[in-house]
Amino acid sequence: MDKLFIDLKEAIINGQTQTAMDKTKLLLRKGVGVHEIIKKSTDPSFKELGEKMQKGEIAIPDVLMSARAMLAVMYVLEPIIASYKGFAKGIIVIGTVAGDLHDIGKKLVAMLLKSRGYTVIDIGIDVTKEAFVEAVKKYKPDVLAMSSLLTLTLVEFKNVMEALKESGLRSKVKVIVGGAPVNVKYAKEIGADAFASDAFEALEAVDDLIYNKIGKYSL
Ligand code: B1M
Repeated sequence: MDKLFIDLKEAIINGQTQTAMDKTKLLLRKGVGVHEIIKKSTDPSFKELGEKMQKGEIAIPDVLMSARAMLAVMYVLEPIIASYKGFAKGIIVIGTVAGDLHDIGKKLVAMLLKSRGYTVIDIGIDVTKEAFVEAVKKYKPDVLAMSSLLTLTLVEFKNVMEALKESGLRSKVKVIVGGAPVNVKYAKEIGADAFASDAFEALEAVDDLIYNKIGKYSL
């Protein structure tokens, strides 16, 4: 049985979608529970991927393949997870700020969050402060996640934070920001709740925000 857990972990890391789905189905058929699969295979696979990514040992296309394999595993587990009470993870609205058309990093963050069981509403790129506020009103997310890759558009984070305050929504939603030019200092300055420098940190930070933990990414 232990080998099966390792096989599934490896299949996710190597981006082998079909193998990952087959191994997951096999584990379920053997009576293994979803939590055990997550604990012994999917979580360790992402932890390992994150370490490889940070050390520059893995390229972005490979990470996207792994994320796809993970999504496929979640697709197999989804109906079972849905029937669990207390397993609902939370709603995330994510978008790239106004003036910025970069979407690869944001998509990666969204994909990893989805693969971890979050409901992610991706409202796209070049999102105005008004559109962010509308999305918070409409979807009532637990977390609003904003990405900016351009130094020039960093100011948009601040604009959205102010718009949230003006519309009385700031206390109703946690905010996480990220993207290459963003840093902890700036995130603190604009009053965000968390900052993450990569997609894997974003996963941990969102977990912290949703479960009200003061994790290392909370500001
Ligand atoms: Co542009 N671009 N680009 N670009 N581009 C950068 C960002 C740049 C650093 C290149 C450079 O000059 N060295 C530079 C920005 C400089 C700056 O302001 N600091 C730049 C520029 C200047 C521009 C244009 C202005 C160029 C021009 O037209 N003269 C223009 C702007 C257009 C616009 O947005 N209005 C432009 C356009 C483009 C393309 C359209 C050609 C293309 C984007 C395609 C697309 O996204 N569909 C593009 C690309 C590809 C890049 C680079 C080369 C790669 C970005 C990328 O996708 N990285 C980039 C240089 C670079 O970063 N090496 C560059 C891979 C991705 C997985 O990483 O997006 O960083 P990243 O996301 C990471 C983290 O940042 C973090 O997690 C992700 C995964 O780990 N993260 C979050 C991101 N969002 C997060 C949110 C979180 C948490 C973490 O919580 C909410």
